[in-house]
Amino acid sequence: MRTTCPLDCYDACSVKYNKNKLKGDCEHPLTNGYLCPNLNQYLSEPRIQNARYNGKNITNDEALNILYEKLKEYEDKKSLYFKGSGNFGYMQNITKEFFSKYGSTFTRGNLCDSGGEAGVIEGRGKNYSLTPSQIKKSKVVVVWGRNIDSTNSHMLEIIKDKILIVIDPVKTTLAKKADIHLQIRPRSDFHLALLFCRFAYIEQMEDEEWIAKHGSDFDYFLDFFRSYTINQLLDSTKVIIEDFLTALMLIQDTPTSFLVGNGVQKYTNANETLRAIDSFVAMLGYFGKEGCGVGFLGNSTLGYELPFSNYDVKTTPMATVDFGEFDLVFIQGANPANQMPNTNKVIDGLKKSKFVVYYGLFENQTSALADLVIPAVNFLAKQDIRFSYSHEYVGLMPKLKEEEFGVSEYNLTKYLLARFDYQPLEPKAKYIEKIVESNSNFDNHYITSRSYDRLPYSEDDFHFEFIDESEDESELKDEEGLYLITPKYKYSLNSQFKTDSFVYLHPNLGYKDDEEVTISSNYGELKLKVKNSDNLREDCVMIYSGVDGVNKLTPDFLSLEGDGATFQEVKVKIERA
Ligand SMILES: Nc1nc2c(c(=O)[nH]1)N[C@H]1C(S)=C(S)[C@@H](COP(=O)(O)OP(=O)(O)OC[C@H]3O[C@@H](n4cnc5c(=O)[nH]c(N)nc54)[C@H](O)[C@@H]3O)O[C@H]1N2
Ligand SMILES: Nc1nc2c(c(=O)[nH]1)N[C@H]1C(S)=C(S)[C@@H](COP(=O)(O)OP(=O)(O)OC[C@H]3O[C@@H](n4cnc5c(=O)[nH]c(N)nc54)[C@H](O)[C@@H]3O)O[C@H]1N2
Ligand code: SF4
Ligand SMILES: [Mo]
Repeated sequence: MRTTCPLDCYDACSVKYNKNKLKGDCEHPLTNGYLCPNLNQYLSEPRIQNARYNGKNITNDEALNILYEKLKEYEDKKSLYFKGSGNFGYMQNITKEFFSKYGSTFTRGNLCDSGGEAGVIEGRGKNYSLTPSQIKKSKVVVVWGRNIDSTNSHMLEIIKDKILIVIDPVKTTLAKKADIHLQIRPRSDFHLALLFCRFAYIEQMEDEEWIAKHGSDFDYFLDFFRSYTINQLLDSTKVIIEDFLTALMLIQDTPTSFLVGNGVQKYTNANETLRAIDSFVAMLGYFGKEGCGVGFLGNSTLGYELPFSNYDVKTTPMATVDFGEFDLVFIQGANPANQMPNTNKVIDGLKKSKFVVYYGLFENQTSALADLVIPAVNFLAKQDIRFSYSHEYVGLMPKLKEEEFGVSEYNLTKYLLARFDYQPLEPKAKYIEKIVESNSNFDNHYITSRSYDRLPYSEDDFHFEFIDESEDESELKDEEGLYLITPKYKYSLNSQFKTDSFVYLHPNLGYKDDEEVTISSNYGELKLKVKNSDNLREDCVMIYSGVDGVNKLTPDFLSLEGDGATFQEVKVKIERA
């Protein structure tokens, strides 16, 4: 029986389920027959089996009734609906049908890519994925702030014969295999993009015909990037000029895919960085051409008619939400007490709020603080559909087994709508049918989005707006301390499954392996054991996402545009504990 991995991940693998085992689908062009460590450990991860109220086990029916009573007791305006991406299935959004009618505040932006995506929209208008079929046609692949070995592992097969350029402050496994690795200073990708523009212009690499047809504000863009001196940009990025120039020459007149990841945009200037990278690529005329383009996460829901969207509700930015301002907080599929920035503030807020509901599969730092815990059912026991943020395949997720325990999102919503006498839901299958019908191609067992039938950005009237100013006023570069790099861990999916527990430091900093140190920032501190790694730069500290307490160190302010989180807009200090 075929289904799709529910985890928040680029690959959206097609999965075969049989006799309580999950296996990779051999026929799927991307999944290629194997799954990653995360889905492989999914079924053995201990689940929340009982609902809980004030620490005592109760039945699911009692839990739903308590939720109803509390929603009645507190003011609708003082309630918050907070949904994470623990299950990427689209039908997870169905709970919005109730909470929008009830009058809760929703969140906007996200903890993930909304800062960077704002920059893509400013330049290109829409953020299409760069699909594997296009990447296959390129000769050179530039992996820019994306850790493909851990986070997007099915891409490895697709890029294996390509000339590979990696831009990452960390010497990742992929960087070690690359033809060129630019071990950039963190937070200098904006300047690196401008440095590329500077030299591309000197080498007359710009595609005048493409720019005349599709570009606007190119002259302002020219003035803008030439207002930075080459020395200034080299000094900021710390790249080795010979390697940089070789990278540029490899890209010249050659179909090139830029796979940009989350690493470049965990800063306040997230949108400007993405727009500057896009502007460089647009200058070369590499949009709308076979084997070319920029993939920054991306959106394969484009063109689909989606329910559970466009509600007229009050919103607050997700990354800075103050839980303490709400009487009732409903948290679904998320672990804000570990994954949101500024954990100390988050925990204070959750403690201050009068009633916190955690609705999820696994125990975590948030369930430990909740007044009411409602167990969810896993993806095998409910019907859903999911999209990917790196390819055009749409994954069906049929219901393959009965619920052992827990409540599905559909049933929870149905219950609350009925108790409040609101309009009932349509049958679940009907929503999914309508979504699928609105924009799909059907090929054998698989569904793809029709929006990718023609090459994205190849339409005659495609219009690109070059960047011509910067509002970035960050002084992080001049602050004392070490940059904090906090990427994804191979064996956890954000805070789900086996999280890591080390701080990684360059050996020249003089700490011993397994020695305990205190890492501190303006927001808080934590103690961790050291692992030395010469894959890091000496000015960096690395702690993986998901590590208990990592976000005690991270700031809760927003990107300039897009209401994005800025986990790495911070420097930290290390002391012997
Ligand atoms: N195994 C696993 N897979 C996952 C996830 C997971 O938790 N575990 N999470 C999923 C989710 S939610 C997402 S959003 C994606 C994200 O996946 P990716 O896009 O790969 O993002 P990250 O792992 O956060 O960071 C990627 C790389 O950016 C580098 N980096 C850090 N700072 C900078 C910088 O200033 N400049 C540059 N150029 N690079 C920098 C890091 O060293 C790292 O190698 O992965 C998804 N897949
Ligand atoms: N320091 C640092 N912090 C980060 C990041 C980083 O790179 N560094 N990355 C950020 C990014 S990109 C993201 S996307 C966020 C992710 O942050 P979150 O969205 O909070 O992700 P998880 O930690 O995976 O928590 C998801 C929870 O969803 C629940 N869940 C799983 N399946 C279901 C289901 O079917 N139904 C329900 N109701 N619940 C379910 C599980 O119990 C799990 O605990 O973290 C952000 N935080
Ligand atoms: S690679 Fe991603 S989509 Fe594939 S099984 Fe692992 S978590 Fe799921
Ligand atoms: Mo994410």
